[in-house]
Amino acid sequence: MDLNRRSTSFQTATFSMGCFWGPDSQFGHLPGVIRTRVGYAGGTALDPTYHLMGDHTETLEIDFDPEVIPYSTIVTLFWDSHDAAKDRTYKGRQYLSLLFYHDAEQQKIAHQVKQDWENKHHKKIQTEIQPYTHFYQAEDRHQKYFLKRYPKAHSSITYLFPTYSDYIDSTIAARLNSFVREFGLLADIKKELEFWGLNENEKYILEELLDTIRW
Ligand code: MHO
Repeated sequence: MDLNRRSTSFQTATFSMGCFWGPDSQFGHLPGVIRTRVGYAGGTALDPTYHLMGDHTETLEIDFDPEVIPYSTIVTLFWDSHDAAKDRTYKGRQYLSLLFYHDAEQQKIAHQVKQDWENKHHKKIQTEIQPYTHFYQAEDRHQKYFLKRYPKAHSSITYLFPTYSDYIDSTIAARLNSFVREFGLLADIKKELEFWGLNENEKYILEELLDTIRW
């Protein structure tokens, strides 16, 4: 069973826009987003943790299929979803607006979208756009944080996966972590269930769960 839809042709987008719980659920439901993870990036401190973040910033990383969702759409949503024009240094670097490009193409797109966004909104974006160097995955308790607030859902999904990290890395966990925050449609998740190689019993468990998780 391939609940993760391990696709060979995916790209990675890495960006910071405040407390990482929020963006995890804002981006996790988007068609073409394959997996999400939260962590720390942008600083020089080695092996940061939530309580010893050093000069790092809370960051979201997503793997996406560029044929379904282009990088330009992700970057536009990034700037639409937080205030990148204001000063965000009230907690040092923890909640900065950062965008890490993974290659020259992403770099070009990021600068182009930034320009367009500034022209459209008549605001100056403060986001630091920089090359990706390293992403440190955050502690388990921060992964799929909002979904974990629903212990019943959380436990019935973990049970479908061989390991905890398979679960955290799965598309279904990303979708449900959004769904509990009212991002994404029930109908869309149900449609996707057909493509995840689930057996009838697993599909039934998930469908039952979806009907009870949000009302
Ligand atoms: N003010 C939030 C921040 C958490 S986020 C992972 C809280 O402590 O509830 O930075």
